[in-house]
Parts: sequence; structure tokens; C-alpha cells
Amino acid sequence: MLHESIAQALNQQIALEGQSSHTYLTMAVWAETSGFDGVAEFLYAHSEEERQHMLKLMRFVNERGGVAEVPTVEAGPTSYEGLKEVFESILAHETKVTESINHVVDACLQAKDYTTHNFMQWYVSEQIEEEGLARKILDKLALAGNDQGALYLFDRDILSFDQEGHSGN
Ligand code: OFO
Repeated sequence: MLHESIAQALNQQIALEGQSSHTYLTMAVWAETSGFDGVAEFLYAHSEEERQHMLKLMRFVNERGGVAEVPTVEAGPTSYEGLKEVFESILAHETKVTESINHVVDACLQAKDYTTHNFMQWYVSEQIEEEGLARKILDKLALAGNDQGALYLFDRDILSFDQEGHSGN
């Protein structure tokens, strides 16, 4: 049976993963309608990954005697000045997600809930990859600058950046 404090922390994490999925989805629509087809594919796939992160938590909560709360998501921005703004927002968001996961892990230690602590280690590792990927993409965008040819290649190649060391869901 989940301790109340853990059920609450996990439900907050579920809400954040649902928000992540929604945010990536709105970014994907912006990218697709702005001519960045590769970036759009990357973001649609990432939105789906975030949904899986949410579902994995929901199933865990339900299996452990809690009740997963289906989150309501906030609308958030639907347009961006460019790719740099998109990926800066992603890095800021993922940093927030990492802090939230650390909070859940901390709550597990305080409640001596080692089962949930063990379950959360997957998310700890995932966040290292997600933040690393966002930083790597921002580095590549900085190199491309305003060079249209470089941005064309960036858009064409972005799906391969995700495969370099990212395990997905
Ligand atoms: Fe679920 O990893 Fe990003 O937010």
C-alpha cells in the first residue's frame, strides 16, 4: 500500500508527465506548420514517449493500491520565435521535471518506501538523457546560427541525434 505522501508525489509527477506530452505536442504542431518536418517528427515521437512515462507511473500507482489521477493539462504557448526558443523551453521544462523526480525520490527515502524508490530510478536515468539531449541539440543549433543551409541539415538529421545514446521509453 502506498503511503499518502508517496501517492501524492507520484500523482504530481503524473500531472507533470502529462503536461510534458502536451507541451511537446503543441511544439510539434508549430514545427510542422513552420516547415521543420524533421523537428516535428522528433517532437511528435517525444510527446508519445512522455505519455508512456505518464502511463507507467499511473499503472504503478494503481498496482500499489493507490488511485492514479488523470491530469488536466494547461494550454501553454502555441507559437515560438524559432527553434532556439523551442529547445530552450524544452531544457527549462526538463530541468523542472528532474527537480520533481528528485522530490519524489526524496519523499520515498523519508517514507522508507524502497519499492517506489527502486521504481523511480528508471526516471532518474531518463532525465539525465533528456537534459543531455536538449543541451546537445542547443549546441548544434548554436553552431548552425542563422545559416539556412545548416538549419536545413539540422532539421534533416535531428532524428539521428535522438538515437545517439537515448533509450526512449
Ligand atoms: Fe518524462 O521525461 Fe521529459 O519530461
